[in-house]
Amino acid sequence: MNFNPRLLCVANETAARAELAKVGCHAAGINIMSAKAVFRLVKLEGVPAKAANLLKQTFLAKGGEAALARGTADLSTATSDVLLCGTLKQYRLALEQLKLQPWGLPAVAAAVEAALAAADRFPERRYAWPGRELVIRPGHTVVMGILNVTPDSFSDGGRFNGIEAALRHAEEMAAAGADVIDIGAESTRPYGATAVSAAEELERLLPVVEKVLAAVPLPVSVDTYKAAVAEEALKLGANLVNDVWGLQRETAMAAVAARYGAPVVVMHNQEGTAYAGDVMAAVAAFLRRSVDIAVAAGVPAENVIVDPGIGFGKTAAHNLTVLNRLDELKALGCPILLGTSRKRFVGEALGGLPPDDRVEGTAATVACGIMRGANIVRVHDVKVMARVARMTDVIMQEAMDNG
Ligand code: HH2
Repeated sequence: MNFNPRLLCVANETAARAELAKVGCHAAGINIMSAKAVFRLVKLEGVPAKAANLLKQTFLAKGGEAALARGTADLSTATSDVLLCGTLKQYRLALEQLKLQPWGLPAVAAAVEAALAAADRFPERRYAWPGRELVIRPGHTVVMGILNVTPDSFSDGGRFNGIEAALRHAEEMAAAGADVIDIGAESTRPYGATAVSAAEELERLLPVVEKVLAAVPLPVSVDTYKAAVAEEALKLGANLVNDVWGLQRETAMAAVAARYGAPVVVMHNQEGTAYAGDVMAAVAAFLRRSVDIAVAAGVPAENVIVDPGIGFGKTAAHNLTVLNRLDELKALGCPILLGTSRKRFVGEALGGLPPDDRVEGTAATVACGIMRGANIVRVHDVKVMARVARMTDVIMQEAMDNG
């Protein structure tokens, strides 16, 4: 008899309950044990040393752990990053106690509690407009079809330049399974794109937005970081804003989204690819700032969708890290959009393939991205990627149904 040992991965307490039930535990036992069967690591940054020390004491007392920087115990460092380690049960006990402690610990406890809850909750959303809706729900990853009306777009090279051709392409994407059409009139690619004025962008964008809205019953998002462009497009009936500078390039953008009640995609971006520390820490901090900017301007937090900005201010290695660690962004509590389609890092990973030859590589990133928490995938090849998304959704649904 070898006892057939296996290491189980339980994503959350629901999955843990299912495994406990399979062992034959009593219902009361399942209630007691489920929170002990799920382990979480929470990373905090810049916690004042005194608070960090109390955090460690409290977690140790509950059987968990809090790793601190050297020099925190003797207060020779002012702040420390903290790695909290524990089961959900240990978190609950420790957080309850931390809420009664001094030195800002109740705020730390609230932040940890919010992050844990957000990471476990599916960000369900229903955005509705007359005749159109965008629903983010478990079991159906949203497919955003890309419609570039730029002469210099890297991947479709201006092929859909003409208004009629753009409309046809939008209709094809709708028929192929797109849930939303993202229309962009300025190439935002980091290498060699030419910036255009708001007037020029509007001249290209508005006729296409108008035609697509009239002919395709899907929501339309506009890919622009210019507030004036977003405003004109929303006035014309566009439904969402997709800002590749996360509301941090033009300060008027958040107010425009608020005024039109438009959901907004906030994407991480930066000039250059240098990061002082961890790329995911920078991405998450930037996106938190974007959410705060949105909310301060009157955009409800439920109307914000976050995007790590694959290929923007990132090396190929950064893109792979972001893809692998996408689920860290769940702690922000917003739906996650992922845009990997035909991007350079895909071509590089496959030995230097050109954009048109990156479909299979993109498919791998879409499947991995969905497994790691992407709720929306922004893609060029809608027919293929909608199938990849549906298949991945079915796999994930099985896990949800059967624990
Ligand atoms: N990527 C591109 C453009 N817009 N928006 C979001 N939210 N996320 C992305 O990853 C993203 C984006 C770049 O890709 P593409 O539209 O194909 O190229 P171009 O900017 O050259 O038109």
